[in-house]
Amino acid sequence: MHSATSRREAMEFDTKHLTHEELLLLYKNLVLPRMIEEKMLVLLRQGKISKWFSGIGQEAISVGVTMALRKDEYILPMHRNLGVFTSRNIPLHRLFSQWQGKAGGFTKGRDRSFHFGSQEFHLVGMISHLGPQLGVADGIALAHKIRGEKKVTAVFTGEGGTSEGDFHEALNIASVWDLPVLFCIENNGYGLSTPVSEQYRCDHLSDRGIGYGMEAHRIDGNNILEVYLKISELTESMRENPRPVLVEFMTFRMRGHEEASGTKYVPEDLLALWELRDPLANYRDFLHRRGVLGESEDMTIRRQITAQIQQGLQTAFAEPSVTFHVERELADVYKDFSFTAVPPEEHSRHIRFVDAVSDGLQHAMDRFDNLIVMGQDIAAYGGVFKVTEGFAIRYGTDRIRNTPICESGVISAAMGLAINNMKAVVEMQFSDFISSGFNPVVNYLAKVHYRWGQHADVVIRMPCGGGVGAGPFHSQTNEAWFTKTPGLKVVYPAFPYDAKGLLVTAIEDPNPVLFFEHKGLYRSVYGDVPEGYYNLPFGKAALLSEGEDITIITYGMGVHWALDLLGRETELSADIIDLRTLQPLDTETIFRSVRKTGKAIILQEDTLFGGVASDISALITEHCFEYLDGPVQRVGSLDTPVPFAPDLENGFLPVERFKLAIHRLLAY
Ligand SMILES: Cc1ncc(C[n+]2csc(CCOP(=O)(O)OP(=O)(O)O)c2C)c(N)n1
Repeated sequence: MHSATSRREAMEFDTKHLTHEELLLLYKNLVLPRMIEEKMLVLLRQGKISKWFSGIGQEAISVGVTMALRKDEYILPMHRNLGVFTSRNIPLHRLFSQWQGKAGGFTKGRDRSFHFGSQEFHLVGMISHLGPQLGVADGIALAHKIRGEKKVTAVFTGEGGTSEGDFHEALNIASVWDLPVLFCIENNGYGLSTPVSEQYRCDHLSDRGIGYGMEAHRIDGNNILEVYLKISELTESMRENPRPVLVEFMTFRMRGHEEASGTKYVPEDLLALWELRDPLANYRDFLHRRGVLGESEDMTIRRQITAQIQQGLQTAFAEPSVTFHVERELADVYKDFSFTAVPPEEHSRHIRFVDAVSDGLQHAMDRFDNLIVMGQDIAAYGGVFKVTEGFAIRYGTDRIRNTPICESGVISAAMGLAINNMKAVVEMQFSDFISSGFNPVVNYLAKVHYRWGQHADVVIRMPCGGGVGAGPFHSQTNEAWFTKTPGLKVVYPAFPYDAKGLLVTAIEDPNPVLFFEHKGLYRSVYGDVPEGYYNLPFGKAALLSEGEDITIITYGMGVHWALDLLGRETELSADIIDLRTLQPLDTETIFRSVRKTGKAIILQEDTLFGGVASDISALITEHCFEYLDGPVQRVGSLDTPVPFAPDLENGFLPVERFKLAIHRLLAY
């Protein structure tokens, strides 16, 4: 134990205008997470909770920041921020149930530790990947800003997390858009076992503020008064003058990354030095010296907290463990959405596919005034395919928003918009570039409803497809990257009428939708498209032609290849099924047709292995085996990247192989 005197030398406190009561409240909020943690460490050793990420020694940051924010301002904490949750007064039994994977927690036992959010408490917990939190905070702040609400959003990261691209993207977006986000870096010396010297090379992480054109500060994260007063001052000013601010809090991680990993790699003298700077012990000594907190009052506070913890634990322990019910698990993957048909008007225009997409988007913009469209070059320039031409003038650049080149940050921001009651459409300039935003799509948007009941009302528009001589990075049709991931819906229209109606539905639907638009169809395919607002249901394939001998199942450009072949070879008698949506998939229409014809061929533009056709083939085999008169055929592009030169690309695409395969199957 170090003496009170050596602590006093280590830390100075300046109370400024704070009252007795305020000083005491800060103290109580600082003791609570410490005492919970001490109890949790015991329970961990007894095997009663799973992994534990200790925030001991860092509590002043969580508590000071949370107390500086208003209750209805969002905070996005990380794994060491217990003090954020406790300072928002979450009932302790709910936290304990959460850590034990019980239903009284926040995730119905589906996610662990601090991986949860709660709209009630305006908290948005992390995903394991750390970085996406930062972009989500941008989206939440953007929603406040667009609605003219004077609110700050605070988001946390460790210094290790600042090395992720997401950190850069989120700060850059916040800066360019003047978003009132408080970026809190907890610099605790180590990212797992990696010391700061191996994590970054600038003197201070706060120096990075200069690079983002952002106000930045570096403060003592172990001094609760410094944290609380500085953040109160900053947030007050950010509410009036919306802008991002970066704060680097200097602190130290006193225990292992998580309990099992220990601290062997941390020099002992460093730990001893920081032990002297313990935020709680120093503040308590200060309050004692000041006469704000007496021994007996301190004892009373601690006794009350002990009782509170005991009570919470009793409730949580008494709760039964969650049990598996297949229907319940499946039911929570998507937010309920009951499609209400809005029939099309009678009057139509003969327009191109691209115009239909644009028209659908425009009608959705008119109907939903909380809809924001984001993408590269989509405002004055109208997007590279001109889908949003004229939109910026009509709806303003708040709602038709050019973004920097940062897919991950923008998709995360779209998630944040959804959390804060908005709808978002994100245009990928080319669907290929979604790979730079893959993480938030498959890990955040797709999983968030199942995890803690938050929906992700986001549509990602995906101009895709080959046959346009654009080579490996502007030609892919990458729907199978997403049909594999539970929680996403995947739409792939082949005609202007469907493109408009399905895009409208995608925007109505509160779930994340990947909306594929084949570039080759944009200006080559025309159709009669009703004027006005109408929608079309997901999960309903279209039977485009009816025949007796074979079922052709396809979507997107494949539909046009199939129709071409049937147009040229009129003796072919086939059902052509245009799937229209891949998730949900209309298996009923597929099975009905295959049971009639006895032969099935699935045509996809995507490379063959691991594509949608493979699963449809398996489903047909499982459900229609007795009806089949031949092996189910899959036809797709060659399993290579998409080549550039015309002859190579023609050979890559499946058109010729489709013709051969269909005749082979008919002759079987
Ligand atoms: C994308 C990703 N890579 C690696 C990890 C594994 N991991 C989890 S936490 C962590 C260290 C984080 O360090 P820091 O951001 O400094 O936070 P601290 O744990 O020190 O509070 C690592 C490497 C991860 N969760 N996500």
